[in-house]
Amino acid sequence: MKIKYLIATLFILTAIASNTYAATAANEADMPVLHIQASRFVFTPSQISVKTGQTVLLEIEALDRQHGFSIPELGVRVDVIPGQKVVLKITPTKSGRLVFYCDIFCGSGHEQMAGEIVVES
Ligand SMILES: [Cu+2]
Repeated sequence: MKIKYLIATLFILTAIASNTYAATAANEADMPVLHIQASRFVFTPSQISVKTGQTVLLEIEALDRQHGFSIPELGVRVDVIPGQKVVLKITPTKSGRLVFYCDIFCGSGHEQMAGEIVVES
């Protein structure tokens, strides 16, 4: 008798866990994905717009060599390696402009490799 309850409990817990997982996955699927390409010495696009409080996924890819992608005001950065798309999830909470830039030296012109995120209220 006890084993039946145990199995039933496990079954219910598994169902709850997989529902939670499905909800999380669906959430991510609903998030806007913004694609950014990095190449010497530009990000394309160099300006993107998001809404305050909205979570977006930045999908960044390098076309030529390794670059970095850094948004100092949000405290996030990633290495961007050719052939490996990297996804950065951000949720800007204040309206304004956030600068992003390459933080891995990629040649002469590296210093200009930057862009901005316009956070609209
Ligand atoms: Cu660079």
